[in-house]
Amino acid sequence: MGMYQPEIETMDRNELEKLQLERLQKQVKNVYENVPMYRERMDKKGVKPEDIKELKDLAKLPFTTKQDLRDYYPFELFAADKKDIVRIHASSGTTGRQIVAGYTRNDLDMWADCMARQIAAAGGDENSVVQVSYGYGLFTGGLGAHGGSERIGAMTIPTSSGNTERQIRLMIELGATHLCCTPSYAMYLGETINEMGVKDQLSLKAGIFGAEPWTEDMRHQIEQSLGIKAYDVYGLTEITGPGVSYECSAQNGMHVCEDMFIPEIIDPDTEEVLPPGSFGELVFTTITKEGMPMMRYRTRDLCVLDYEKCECGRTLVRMKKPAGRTDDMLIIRGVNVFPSQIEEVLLKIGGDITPNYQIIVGRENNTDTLEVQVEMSEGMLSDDVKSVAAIEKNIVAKLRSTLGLGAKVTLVEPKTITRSEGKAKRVIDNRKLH
Ligand code: ADP
Ligand code: K
Ligand code: ZN
Repeated sequence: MGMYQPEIETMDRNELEKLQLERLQKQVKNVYENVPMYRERMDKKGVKPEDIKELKDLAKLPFTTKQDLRDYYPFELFAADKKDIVRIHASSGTTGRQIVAGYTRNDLDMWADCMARQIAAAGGDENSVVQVSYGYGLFTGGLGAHGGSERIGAMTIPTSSGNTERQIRLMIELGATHLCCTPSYAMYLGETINEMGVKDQLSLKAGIFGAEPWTEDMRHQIEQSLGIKAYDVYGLTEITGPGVSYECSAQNGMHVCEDMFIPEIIDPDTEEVLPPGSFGELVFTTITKEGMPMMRYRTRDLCVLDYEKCECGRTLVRMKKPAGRTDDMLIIRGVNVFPSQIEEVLLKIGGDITPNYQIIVGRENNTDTLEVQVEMSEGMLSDDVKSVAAIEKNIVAKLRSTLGLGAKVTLVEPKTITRSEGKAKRVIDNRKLH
């Protein structure tokens, strides 16, 4: 598959590290001079910009957390002059109060390169028709994918999310070859397309899906229902937006745009840097960003970095699909549960049930309760009490063996769980109300 910037994407590792160090040194000097929070923290640690002599000196620098972005909201972490900021985005606020990020023109350019790399890796070029069904607005998804698509010269259709039937008509009439949206919206689109019976009228070849966790099983379902190859894309507002890392045709981890972002894996408790191949919290340092550079930003995403050579020829390190976020994790009766584990169980069962589900956590008599509501498939008859009970029992057993926890499972009628046009909201935690 095509590469948008092969000179960078296949750069020799030594050369890449030289480039990273140069950019890092420049960036550290920049934040030391222009962002009071970083200057204070570096002074406190007794680190001067000149102390960054090699890449591993990165570990001497202070961390940044989401809380810092809240505390210094809105502009105090910006390193550039306000007159040079040309765009603002805000995080969708999956967890807690919203934060903002500011971009200079150069930042937007670099970001477009990131997404252009992704679209090229998914076979896109100037002949492609790219439908962007991520939400446009403060959320980085829509405008992020849009920038990359225009950068590569594709015919870009900014449908944004929602209005699903019109979305599908446009997809057919304009001959969209590539679809960009959240994986949960891709599932919904696939479901609707098959209901409308128009799958054979699609020109879609590939989809680029991200902004939320999704499983391998979900990938297979999307690939089947839309008849495409599905690529995973990762990013976050604090670092830039979608395209921080991107998947190639090997579909085996996402290549980090290391010429712009240096990744590290740390132990989230001790904050120590872990050796290559370790599982831990992903941390990014931006080395080209001007608007809001981030030193060692703690993503709270848990994953592994893979430095093995990729079959696609790219030399950029790959991050494995995040296994969850430290702050996504539910603790139920003392057991750590990630919603993705429950999703995986449901997808594996398939058949009479759909992957549309909701997790409801509560507390009764000082004990946590876990209920999973799962939608039945269209063909499944809800008055067939015997089989409903048998399916519920099967799910309970599989959840118990995966999570080590008892759960109440309720099958609900088709189409009763609200579909998501953006990021899916899977968890209702009623314990927080008490
Ligand atoms: P918020 O934290 O408010 O949702 P963002 O919209 O910037 O902020 O979302 C960034 C987060 O979304 C990442 O830190 C990660 O947890 C999640 N995410 C983004 N892309 C992916 C992906 N491809 N796979 C799994 N998680 C992802
Ligand atoms: K999120
Ligand atoms: Zn690759």
